[in-house]
Amino acid sequence: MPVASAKLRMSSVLTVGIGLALGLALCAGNTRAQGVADAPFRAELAFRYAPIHHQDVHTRGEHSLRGAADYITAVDFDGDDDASNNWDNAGDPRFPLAAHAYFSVVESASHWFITYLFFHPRDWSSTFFETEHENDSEGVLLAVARDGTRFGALRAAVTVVHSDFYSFLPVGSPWRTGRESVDGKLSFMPFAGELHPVTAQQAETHALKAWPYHRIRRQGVVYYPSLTEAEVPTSPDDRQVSYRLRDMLEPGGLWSRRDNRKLFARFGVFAGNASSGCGQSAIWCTKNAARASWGWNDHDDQSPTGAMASHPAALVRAYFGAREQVSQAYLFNPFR
Ligand SMILES: [Ca+2]
Ligand SMILES: [Ca+2]
Ligand SMILES: [Ca+2]
Ligand SMILES: [Ca+2]
Repeated sequence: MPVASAKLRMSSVLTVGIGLALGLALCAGNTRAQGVADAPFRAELAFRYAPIHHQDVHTRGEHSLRGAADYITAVDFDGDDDASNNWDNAGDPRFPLAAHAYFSVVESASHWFITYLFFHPRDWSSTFFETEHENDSEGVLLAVARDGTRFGALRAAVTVVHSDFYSFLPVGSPWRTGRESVDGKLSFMPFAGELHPVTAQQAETHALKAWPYHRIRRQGVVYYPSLTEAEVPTSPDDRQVSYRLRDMLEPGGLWSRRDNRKLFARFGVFAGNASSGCGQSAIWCTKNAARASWGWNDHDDQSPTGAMASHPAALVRAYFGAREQVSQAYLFNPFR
């Protein structure tokens, strides 16, 4: 009996030991489950850092749609995947411009790279000496250090101003100027219990920078993130509008439609033409001019087209001097 009881005790110790090991393994499993291959966590992370977004609005000009041409919306706001009727349909009261933004999250061993894409059906001009084009897509890349907390720590932002990128740092970031000079400070505002970065787009051509490097001058819309609500501004001066975050990488999402030639004339380039007067009150209308995030490019940096999506770790390593390791080993990156 004593032998048996000793065996029993032994097996209890073993059971506890195996239990502990299993528990640790499960904990490790949980840590992995919080990687961004997990779509619900991707959405949570994107919401956590989603910008409070200021959109300057111009109401004058033949192509302004009395301000609505500066509203952010979905790529398929008109209910189809044809991007070459978006200029035309933007003025159609059947298709209200409900606020959307697209996001993607890429994960390396050390960082998350979150991209937000803001889409407008028109890049337009109120003056003659400019070009116009159908569809417009500008955005921002955020680099977040995976520091062991649930949502990590935001280190830097790179924004898209047509074919130039601008870089911004939050106060206190251990990152510094690298090969590219830092263009300013990233500001934050409280929303939904957290501090969110604040970004801003110009009217008409929709260049995007950290606020207040662009800002609302007279009339404008202030957009706040939501995972469910896509509101239409009640006026060109509506300062409280919810935009709905859409995951580019979800099944049926924007990335999965990258080879749809109605939507994209070629890889990363939205299809657009000169129908319905695009360019008529300006110098001309540029065809196939807007790019999705996997087609964004700074024309005179040393990073290739699409690096924000396919190789964001390399892009931020080139742009910034980071006083921490920025791993280029991707654990989740469907753009590669
Ligand atoms: Ca369309
Ligand atoms: Ca068109
Ligand atoms: Ca633009
Ligand atoms: Ca480049």
